[in-house]
This record gives sequence, C-alpha cells and structure tokens, in this order.
Amino acid sequence: MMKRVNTLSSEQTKEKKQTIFSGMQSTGVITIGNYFGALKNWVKLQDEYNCLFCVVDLHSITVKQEPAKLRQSSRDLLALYIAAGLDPEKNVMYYQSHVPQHAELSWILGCYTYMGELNRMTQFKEKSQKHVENINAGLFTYPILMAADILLYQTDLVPVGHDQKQHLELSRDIAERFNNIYGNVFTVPNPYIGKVGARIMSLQEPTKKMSKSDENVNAFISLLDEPNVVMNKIKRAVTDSETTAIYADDRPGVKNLMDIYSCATGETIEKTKEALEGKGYGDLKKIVGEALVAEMEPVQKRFFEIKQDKAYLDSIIKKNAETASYLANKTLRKVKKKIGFPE
Ligand code: AQP
Repeated sequence: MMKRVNTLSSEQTKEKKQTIFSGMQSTGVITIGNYFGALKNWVKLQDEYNCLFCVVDLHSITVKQEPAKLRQSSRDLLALYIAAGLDPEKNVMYYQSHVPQHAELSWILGCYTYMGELNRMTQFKEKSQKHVENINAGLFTYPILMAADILLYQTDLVPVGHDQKQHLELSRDIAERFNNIYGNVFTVPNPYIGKVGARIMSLQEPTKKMSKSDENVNAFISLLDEPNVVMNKIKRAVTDSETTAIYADDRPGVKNLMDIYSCATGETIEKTKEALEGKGYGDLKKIVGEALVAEMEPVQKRFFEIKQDKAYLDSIIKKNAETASYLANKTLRKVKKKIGFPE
C-alpha cells in the first residue's frame, strides 16, 4: 500500500514538471561558445524540468561530414554532456539518428509546411551562401526536422539561441496549424526565457559569433583544447589599437575577452569590469586565459574518464535511446491515427 502511494506521488510530481528539449550538432568538438551559451545553462535546468538533450546528428549531415569524424564527434558530444554535469539518470540524452521517429514525423510535418515559410528562413540563406557547393534539400527543410524534434516530446520550453528563434516560431506555427485541423495533438512550445548565456564571439573576427566549423582554428576555442593551446589562442585574439581594457560595444575584441572571463568565473559584468578595466592587453589576456583554463580543466578531466569507460557510455546510449523512442512513439502513434493512416 505504502509503495503505491509513493509511486503515485512521484508520478504526480513528474507530471507537474514541464518538458524541455534542446540539442547540439555533432559537427566537431563544441566550442566555449556552445558551452557558455548553452550546455552550462542546461545543467541548471535538469532538476526543475523533464529534459531531453539530443545530439542532433541528422541535422549535422546538412553539411558534408566525414563518416569516422562524425561518429567520433557524436560520441564525444554525448560524453561532454555528461562531463559538463548533465545526469544521464535524470535527463534523456541520446543520438537523434537512434530514434527514427524524428525523421518520420519530419516527413509528415513537411506536408503541413509551406515553401514560402521555409524561403523566409535566414539561416538557410546564410548557410547556403557559406556552402555554395552543397545547397542540399536537407539544408532547406532543416527547420521542419527541428519542429519534429521539439513536437515529438510534447515540449513546453525550448532554450534557443538567437539564431534559432525564427525556427522555433515556425515550429509553433506548424503545431498550431496541425492542431487546428486535428484537435490538440501537439503542445505548442515556447522559448525558454532564463538567464541568457553570453554570446561568445570569434577570437579573430569579434563581430562574428564563435563557431566550431570556422575554418580558422584560432577563431574558436574547443572545449577540449589543451591549456597551452587555450593560452595561445587567447594571446592571438584580435583586440584593437588601444592599450588598456575597457568594456564597450565599440571595442568588440576586448569586450569578448571580458565576457569570456565573466562566463568562466561566474562573475557579473560589473565585477568583471572592476577586475579587468585598465589592464594592459598582455595582462588581460593572461588573466582571461587562466580563468578559462581553470573552468575547462575539470570538465576535460571528467570527459576523459567517461570516455575510457566504454561499457558505461554504451549502456547510457542504449538506455536513453530506448526511453526517447518510447516517448516519441506515443506522439507519433497519435499523429498517424489523426491523419488517417491504417492501424
Ligand atoms: N558563439 C556562441 N555563443 C553562445 N552560444 C552559442 N551557441 C553556438 N555558438 C554560440 C549555442 O550553442 C547551441 C548549439 O549550437 P549548434 O551546435 O546546434 O549549432 P550552432 O548554433 O550553429 O553552433 P556552431 O558552433 O556555430 O556550429 P556550426 O559551426 O556547426 O554551425 C545553440 O543553443 C547555440 O545558440
């Protein structure tokens, strides 16, 4: 009797929690931009919400990938999720390619999305300019797959970066359109409005965001870069022709370094200014580099421990994919029934 009461109350508590879905592409080792802008913030969500954190490897192939590298970076990304503090017992953490329902729902939703809507997506325009030799249909229909990722799990909230806001709007439109035809099938997702992580900029072109696929390796810091590499990249970071540090929009290189310090130490911008304004650029870079290394080292240490334990990682991958698949199927079954596919 006692046991039943306990089970009920724990299920009820679970029901009250809202669902969050987010993911990262396994297009290489993630940068400190991905870490401070997304991953580190996810860790704070895991107690309050039911979270799904996906390695969105289906999205990764919209850009050419080398098979062995893709496999490796997907596995590394999952290990980094755990190393950064995401608990695989609390969250559902899995590869998108292990849960075929994503692709299946994506096809269905594609039939409820207009070409005009996709034509308006700015990320497609940017990415197709960047990859002129490979403007594939997947790059164009990417937002539909993203809608499927989100809607499959009846997601309430999506922590989105600036670049993905337009895609989330489209996911909401598709969900509402579908619900208007078939009744309440999908939860209409909202953006997660929490403490926004800083946008970390390129170290070589500080008006552009830091990206893991940047051709210039000095433009980004990978979360797995060794301390001496980190120090060197910070040392080479582009600043300006002034000599002492001031936090200002028209000094983007220095501002970016100070933002990195603030993220690495957890200090507010006000405290960061107090600590760093007036420093010469040599000193500034040394202090920022050391703070960053101190933040990255424990994550890297845990990452290598997790990676060594192959059986542990394999079991997490399998178990979490099964859970995701089970949850995804609940929605997909409903969708198919509503549409009129034979049972
Ligand atoms: N520079 C950044 N600063 C803060 N946040 C960032 N994010 C990405 N870059 C920065 C956030 O990281 C999450 C995962 O991103 P993604 O892997 O889905 O792809 P992305 O946004 O396209 O990141 P990259 O590094 O630029 O990847 P590539 O080079 O492969 O396209 C998102 O929440 C994003 O906002």
